[in-house]
Amino acid sequence: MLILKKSDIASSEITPKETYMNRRAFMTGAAAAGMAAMAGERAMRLAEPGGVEAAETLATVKSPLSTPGLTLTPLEDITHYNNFYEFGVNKGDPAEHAGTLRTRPWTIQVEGLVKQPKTFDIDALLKLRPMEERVYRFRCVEAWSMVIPWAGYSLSEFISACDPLPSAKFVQFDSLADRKQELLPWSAGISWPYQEGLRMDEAMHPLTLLTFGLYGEVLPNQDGAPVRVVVPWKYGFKSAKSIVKVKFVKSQPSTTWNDMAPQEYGFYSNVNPNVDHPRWSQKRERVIGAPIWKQLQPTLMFNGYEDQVASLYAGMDLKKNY
Ligand SMILES: Nc1nc2c(c(=O)[nH]1)N[C@H]1C(S)=C(S)[C@@H](COP(=O)(O)O)O[C@H]1N2
Ligand SMILES: [Mo]
Repeated sequence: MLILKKSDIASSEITPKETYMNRRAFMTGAAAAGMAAMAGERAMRLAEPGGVEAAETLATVKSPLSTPGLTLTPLEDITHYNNFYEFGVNKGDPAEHAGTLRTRPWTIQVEGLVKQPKTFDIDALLKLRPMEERVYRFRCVEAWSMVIPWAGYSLSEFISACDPLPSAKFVQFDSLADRKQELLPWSAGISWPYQEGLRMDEAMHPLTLLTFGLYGEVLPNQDGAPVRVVVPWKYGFKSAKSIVKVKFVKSQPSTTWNDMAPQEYGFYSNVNPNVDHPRWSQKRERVIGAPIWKQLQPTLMFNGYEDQVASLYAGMDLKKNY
């Protein structure tokens, strides 16, 4: 997150549309040709070092909360241009190293201000609500962006199943912290476990997605398998990966980047082109995987979700609460 190198810029030979059409055809079982194409592609992906492992189809329904009219980022870029410091600090590291992450058995432990502490098994969570496909813009604080077809359901559905008490005002997420599966935290320079948090109304907003997959398959390890959060109007670091604990609390919880450099990474971290990062501008973003002449785009207020979420911050000074 702190460094951005030229060599990190990924390129792709697969167009997202071709890939996606093949996947769709496979899912509906409509086209044998599509199926063969996809099987071939899968084999290639498994064969390459750091390739996506154990891809498993997720049946989804299209969501009305999808952002229309966007060009999807190629799968290759989504899976090879990552931030997941537990697997290294360079953009290609998670694809190379996250193969050691074991996603079964997996549980999310729920604690804090709830009627009763609970543990949810990942396979039960996968079935808790119908899986939706949501295409969202995704904007990293480092001034690059992607468009990703996520699969999941609103985090609010999960939160309801947690039975939080009215005294719960914030929710905190812990990522897995296991030195047998991940690099040691000091090698990435972050605290351990990776923690993030949201105010309760942000967590309950229908756009906030509990995410299990992308491009119609379960999440690749490097993208936060088996379950992560996606908050499309906030900088990407608010979206904790590989979550093992959810805690409901009374006051603003500590979060990894805010703890490390509070003057650079605010708790709210809403995408805002009018508030520069102390070391770079947030006015524009580089669209990963786009043709070179379309790569530099203006950044949108709340990452384009202003109409849906601005009311959450009515009366707040967005320059102070960056
Ligand atoms: N556990 C954990 N979650 C994390 C991170 C991380 O390093 N560890 N990086 C964050 C950042 S900075 C971004 S931009 C997104 C990247 O998600 P992606 O690699 O799937 O695009 O994950 C976020 N969630
Ligand atoms: Mo990020």
